Amino acid sequence: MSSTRNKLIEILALNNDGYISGQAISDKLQISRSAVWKHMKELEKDGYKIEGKSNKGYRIIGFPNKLSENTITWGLDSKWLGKNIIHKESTSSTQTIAHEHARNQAPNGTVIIADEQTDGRGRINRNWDSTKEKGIWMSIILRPEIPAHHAPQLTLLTATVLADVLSSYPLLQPQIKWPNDILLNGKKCAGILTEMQAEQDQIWYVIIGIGLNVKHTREDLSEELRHRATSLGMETEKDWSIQELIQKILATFEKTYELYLERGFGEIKEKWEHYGFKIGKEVNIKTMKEEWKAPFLGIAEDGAMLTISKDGHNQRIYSAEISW
Ligand code: BT5
Repeated sequence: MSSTRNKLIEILALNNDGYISGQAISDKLQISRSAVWKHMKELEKDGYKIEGKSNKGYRIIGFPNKLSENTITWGLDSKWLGKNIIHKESTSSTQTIAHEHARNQAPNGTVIIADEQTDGRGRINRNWDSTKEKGIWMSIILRPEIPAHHAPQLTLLTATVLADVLSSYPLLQPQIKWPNDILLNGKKCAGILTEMQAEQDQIWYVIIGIGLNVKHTREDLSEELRHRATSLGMETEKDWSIQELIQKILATFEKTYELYLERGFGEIKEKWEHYGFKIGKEVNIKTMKEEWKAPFLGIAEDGAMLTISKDGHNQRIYSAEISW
């Protein structure tokens, strides 16, 4: 898309609660009034809905359904998160792109979003299935001034943000499975991957990767995932707007993250335990060394899972697979 058109969308989007005159636009873009009109017609062909009123000017009243930097920014209720958005139709992994941008000084709050990932990844290099235009595949670059050993708290924070956003829809009752899965009716609909660059307990940057299945039907999920994964669409039979969900996630993330920086982890921990799956119940714990059944007692300030060891003592677990 030509940069004049991008600038035009930006001008219209920034004025989204009022009209802007053709003259003001032509002054800003330094093009003639008839050129402005031609660009408007082109935007309409792309699915933008623009209202033109004599004496008042133009205003944008609808964006195309396709994701783009503009459609995500338009109506986004945040101060700094997502003000810098990079959108790709297809990419290997938004995490990889985010690392490149973070190394090149991308500002705090930069967000990378893709319609499709060809090499999406989970923890320990597991695969993350990221079908085109079916879900939210995004990475957030943060530069928090917190000790590096607190970084796992950001995964738990992100899980509470996703759970808060999903539970704001009456049909959904999300639960969080330690440490990073969001479940609907016991099936995984979202995962979080936190990666960081740090030195001597000082963080350079953190990248929070969020994968959320939105529009998948059963057939869109691989055979392997069908019995343990789900999507918002499959749970509700509703047609979800990916753009609206992204905006809700970013706005809620910003508020929650600011409160966390100001007041610490206490409230996040409480909220996490409110959504926590199988808290107080017996689960199967499998670590690198052993496997046993024990009650899931809650989480610690550092994100560890609290439980009872095989020989009956209080134990903190940092890495394990939980099943039931
Ligand atoms: C996660 O890992 O759950 C973290 C997923 C993070 C994905 C985001 S998308 C944007 C950003 N860019 C990336 O490349 N990644 C991040 P983990 O807990 O290791 O879970 C991985 C396991 O979940 C896989 O081994 C599968 O069993 C399952 N899985 C894979 N794709 C899935 C999907 N779309 N929905 C539900 N489960 C899935």
